[in-house]
Amino acid sequence: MRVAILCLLNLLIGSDGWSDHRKRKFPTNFLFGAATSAYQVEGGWNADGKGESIWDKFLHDNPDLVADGRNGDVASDSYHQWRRDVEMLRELGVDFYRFSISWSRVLPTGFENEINEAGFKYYDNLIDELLKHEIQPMVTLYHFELPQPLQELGGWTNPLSVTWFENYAKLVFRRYADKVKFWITINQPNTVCMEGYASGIMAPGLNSKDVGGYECAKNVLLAHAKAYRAYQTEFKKKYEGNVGISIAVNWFEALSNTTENNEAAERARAFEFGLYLDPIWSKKGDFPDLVKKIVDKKSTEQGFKTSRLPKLTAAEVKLIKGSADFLGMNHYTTFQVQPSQTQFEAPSVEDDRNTEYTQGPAWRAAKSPWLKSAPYGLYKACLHLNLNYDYLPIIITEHGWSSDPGLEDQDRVDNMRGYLGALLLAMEDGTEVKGYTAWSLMDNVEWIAGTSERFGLYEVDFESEQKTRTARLSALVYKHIIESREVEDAWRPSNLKIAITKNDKKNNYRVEL
Ligand code: GBH
Repeated sequence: MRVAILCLLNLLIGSDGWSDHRKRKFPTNFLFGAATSAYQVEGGWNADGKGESIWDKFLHDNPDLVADGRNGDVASDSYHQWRRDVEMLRELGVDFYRFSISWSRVLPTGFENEINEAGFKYYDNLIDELLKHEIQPMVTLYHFELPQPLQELGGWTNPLSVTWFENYAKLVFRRYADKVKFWITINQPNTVCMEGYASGIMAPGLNSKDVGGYECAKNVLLAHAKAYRAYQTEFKKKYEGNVGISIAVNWFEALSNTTENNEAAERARAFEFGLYLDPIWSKKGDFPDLVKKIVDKKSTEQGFKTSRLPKLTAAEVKLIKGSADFLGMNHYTTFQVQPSQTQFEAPSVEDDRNTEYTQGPAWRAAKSPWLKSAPYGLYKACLHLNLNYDYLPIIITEHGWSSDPGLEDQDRVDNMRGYLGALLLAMEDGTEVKGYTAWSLMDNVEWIAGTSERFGLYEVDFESEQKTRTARLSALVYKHIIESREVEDAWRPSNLKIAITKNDKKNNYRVEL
């Protein structure tokens, strides 16, 4: 009730209709970080015994897919430039660095019978360098890169993938449990499955719009849950780390207040993120009833003997339910939803979901075609999570903005300020948000967009030998926000020089989730 009244107040007050522009501060134990992922920054795609991943194969086989031709073979060369990466994190003054481990770098075949020590050495060095400077490693075990040999066995549509991932996760836990306190099992199962196995715009580029995406969703969730349980059993007591999962939770709302549009928005939320959130955080577990109802019914009509949405057994529901210490929320933008205006091919996920997305014509546009700035969407998404799920501690594990190259990135600054302001309101209104992660620490390979969309707080000169990194305006602004713990719209540094400043307010990182 108290929450509801506060929400109403926040929505009513203020000249722009939703914010009152009062000064709010991030609490002292709120964590700030920056993120990257292995394929996008490391390079060294076949260095020192690394195996081939689905992204290596996807972009080697389809060079024309990459907007500017720059794939992840060299990327930002973090495989060699990691000392500079840590230096940048120190310049920013962040509490943690979210990066991912490339499965193929440490287990070239995907299986644990062959361990690539040289690959592990890279992560040893990076983690030790971070800890030396009191920056917590937040490790993602899977950020879109399955070892190619496992793909040849069906990848995430093979139920054995659950065990493959569990074994890999245990191996990495064992190696780093004493040093890493924040773990993310899987980055964005929604993207992994719906863009990798259904729409096929991401690796492995399958086009299984009817069945593959859903089978993948089930296996990825089970894999996540098995890894979580393994950590609970073998490591939690001794090392007290936290294990979560990152899910893309953009905001989806009705284009206008009609029954059709409201129902379409509900379908969008259920298919886009409910499918992955509900099994872990809803009261009864399992996939959302709405998705089950739609896909089961259509499957029958389409002549399938069993639903295209796989069933979870009672034991599987129990395994997945509650299998996370926190939600890693990746939030970028908002979509306005109406029922689809055209007929999709069927059977397909799109036809099941039956939605069409647009974005506000007045919203500022980033370089990526799907990305527009609508800070209130983060506020609404947070409130939605808060009202619809039981206690759900959140860490924003990605939020960012794409632009052209250039150091004066006022758009990125405005976008970050807008969203951090919205986040402060959501927290005031009862959402448990423990941290925020800027995507990305530096420019990198934006999957099939190559380096044509720049997400970095630091610009990377991809033409230079060292992949020289230079702080953008947004890096200085972020540093100032971390120091002051508030969002000041008018603040501007006198120049674009950034340096490491001694920091005496260091968190002790024992965040209670
Ligand atoms: C995140 O995905 C990823 O985790 C990260 O690796 C990535 O660099 C970052 O976002 C920025 O994109 O071309 O219109 O069909 C966010 C989800 C999935 C959104 C791919 C854009 C392509 C949409 N993204 N999707 S479109």
